[in-house]
Order: sequence, then structure tokens, then C-alpha cells
Amino acid sequence: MTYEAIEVRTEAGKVGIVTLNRPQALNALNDQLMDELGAALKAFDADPAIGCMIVTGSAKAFAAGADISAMAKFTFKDSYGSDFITRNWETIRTIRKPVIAAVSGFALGGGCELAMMCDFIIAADNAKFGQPEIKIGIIPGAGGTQRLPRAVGKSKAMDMALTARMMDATEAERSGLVSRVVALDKLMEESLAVALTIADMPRLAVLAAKESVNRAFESGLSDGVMFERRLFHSMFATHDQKEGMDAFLGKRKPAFKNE
Ligand code: CO8
Repeated sequence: MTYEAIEVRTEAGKVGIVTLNRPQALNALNDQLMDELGAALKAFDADPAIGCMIVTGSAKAFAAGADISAMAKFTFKDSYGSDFITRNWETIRTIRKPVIAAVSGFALGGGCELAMMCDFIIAADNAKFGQPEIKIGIIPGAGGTQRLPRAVGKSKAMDMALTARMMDATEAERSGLVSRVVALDKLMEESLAVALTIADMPRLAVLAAKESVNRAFESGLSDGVMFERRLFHSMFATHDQKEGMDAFLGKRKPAFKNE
């Protein structure tokens, strides 16, 4: 498949990288871009050589939101009647391998929501996060009012959703929205190093860890802990558990087979 709104490449044969590429609109997210992003992530997910993915944008903008020009004339019938966004915005949630958001510049509205749909966020020191939809008469529509409070707590999420103020990278890290902050010129190098670390981990344990952490957002504590327990138990059916523990005890490097 050829892409126009994104660029796709692999690194070291095991990390898939998608770069959002609509610079003229600060990577505003439209149907074409979301279709292409979904297709690229699904292709990487299906490729046994790939162990981790990175979604990134430009130095100025990860994504400045959903494309306002595409929505400006929408009626209620256009949005509700077509179930706008559900078709291609949720694809990323079906990806089983880890997806890292490497964010520099603006991550606003749908851009912030897209970053939060990834498994974790590594931010450049110039990153700015926000849910400014209220300024244009709407509210976040791709999970912003749900994922932001889970990440930063109710008070900051309310503040951002109601005043449209942006959160810089330092505050985002302090608040738990991002896992690490790095210098802008090191963003891809550092994100790639993290992705390669994950890609070299035993694959079945990676899938199970991601699924189990995500479960924390979908269930109560007892259900989540039981879900984790069962996945934990199932790891003992894998080759890589035997290999990993044997290698540790034998003080040697493990040779994982992803099975
Ligand atoms: N949609 C369309 N075009 C955009 C968007 C956008 N979200 N953001 C920026 N652009 C365009 C500008 O119109 C401009 O185009 P042109 O050069 O043709 O005039 C170009 O990108 C550069 O932008 P600016 O000149 O404004 O650049 P500045 O550096 O002055 O400002 C800002 C940067 C602060 C990021 C500013 O562009 C801005 O405020 N953008 C809009 C931010 C916003 O409101 N985002 C929320 C959008 S609504 C949303 O995301 C709802 C999500 C719902 C779920 C998803 C549904 C699909």
C-alpha cells in the first residue's frame, strides 16, 4: 500500500515507525490519515519480525487535532448518523504489539487523544499537550475526557478541558501523562532505543503485559488482578519463560524464540 498522509519505515528490521505527514496542516488528523495510520499499524502488527511500533509527527506538531476544515460544516446527522470517528479512530486500540507515541510540538485535541491511545508517550522537551476543543464549540471526541483524567487526575483534566490551556512536557511528566521527557533532537534516538528494548523482549510476555496493563483501565481492581493472574499463569506454558529463567540462573544471555 502506498501512503500519502503518513511515512512508514522500519528500523533494525524489528521496529515499525509511522510518521504523520501533513505538515501544511500541522498533521491535522483527517479520514485519509487515520485510514493510512490504521492500515500501517495493522501491517506491522501482522509482521512477525516487528516487535514494537512508534508513532511520531514533526518537530512542530505531533498532531494539532482533528482536521477542523473537514468538520466545520458537519451537522448532527453527519456526525452522529455516520458515527463519525469510530470507523477509523479506534483501529489503534486493536493493535496487540506495543505502540509508543514519540511526541514533539503540539499534541492537541485529537492529537493528544491519539497519543493517549498509544501505550505510552515519550515527549520531547518542546511538547505541548491540550484539549482545546471547547474553544471551537465542541468537546473531545476520541477519549480525551476519559483517558486524560485517568492519566493526570480529575483536577488537571477538568482544567485543561474547560480552559483549553496547554500542558508543557515538564508538567506532563510530573502529572504522569508521559513516561519520559528527552531533548527534541534526541527524541527519535531515545524512542528507538526504548522500542528496540521492547522488541527484544520475549514476544508472548510483551503481548500479555500490554493486555494486562490495559485491563487496569477497563475493570475494577479485583477483576483486573484476576485477569493479570491468569495471564501470569499462562506464561509458564511458554518456551521463553523456561529460557529466561534458566538463563538468569545460569548467568547467561537468554535466546528467546517468541514462543
Ligand atoms: N485542523 C485543520 N487545520 C489546522 C489545524 C487543525 N486542527 N491546526 C492547525 N491547522 C492549520 C492552520 O489552519 C494553518 O493552515 P494555513 O497555513 O493554511 O492557514 C496551519 O495548520 C498552521 O497553523 P497555524 O498558522 O495556526 O500555526 P500556529 O503556530 O500559529 O498555531 C496552533 C499552532 C496553536 C496549534 C494552532 O494551529 C491551533 O490552535 N490549531 C487548532 C488546535 C485545535 O483546536 N485542535 C482541536 C481540533 S478539534 C479536535 O481535535 C476534536 C477531536 C475529536 C475526535 C477526532 C475526530 C476526527
